[in-house]
Amino acid sequence: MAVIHFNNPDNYSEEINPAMKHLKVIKSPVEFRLADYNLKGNSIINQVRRIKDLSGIFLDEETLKKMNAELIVYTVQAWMPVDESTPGGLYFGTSTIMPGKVDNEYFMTKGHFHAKSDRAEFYWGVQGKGMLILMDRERNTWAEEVYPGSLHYIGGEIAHRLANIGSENLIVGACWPSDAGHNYDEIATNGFSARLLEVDNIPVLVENKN
Ligand code: M6P
Ligand code: ZN
Repeated sequence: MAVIHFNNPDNYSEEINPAMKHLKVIKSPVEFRLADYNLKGNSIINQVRRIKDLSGIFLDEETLKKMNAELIVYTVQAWMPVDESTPGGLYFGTSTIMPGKVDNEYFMTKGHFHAKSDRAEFYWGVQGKGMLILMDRERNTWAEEVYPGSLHYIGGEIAHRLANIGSENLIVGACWPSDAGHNYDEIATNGFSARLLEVDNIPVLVENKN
């Protein structure tokens, strides 16, 4: 019989035979702490994206090269309770995008289609002010306003990227299928068809001529 690995948010860990859980009341191994919006638990994956990791993403490469290469642009936390490519499983994550700009382009995530391209995803705003930039396969690009409580259904075949348009950290929750995967190549090669730029102090989607 399979043995599951059980870790609670206080780093307590033990192995429980599923049959032994009968009538037990236990803690989930992971907690989304509302005090600081941190994912706490043994199996959390932490990712950091710095200026040096984001070449080719922003319009103004020259300005990017002059910036502090170590500066953090965004971080991702994820709970992936099943192996990648498991059909029917779900992943939970948060993205935290710092306030800032490269010239007049807001700090943003790399953005991606899903590798299994028909897989959908939910995003929801937790803290701060942002934009969810979306692009379909015909390269139509639009954006949804992100704010605490905003809810975003990202259908399959839609590329998605988050930009922080405010002055505090933008925190966004995400839930996606475990077999979705990430396809970054298409965005790395062709980008989105529009960029979110600050024009006269407001965020505007501007056709991407590159
Ligand atoms: C969300 C989810 C993750 C994604 C992350 C950062 O948390 O969509 O799957 O990895 O945002 O976005 P990106 O991978 O485009 O940098
Ligand atoms: Zn996704």
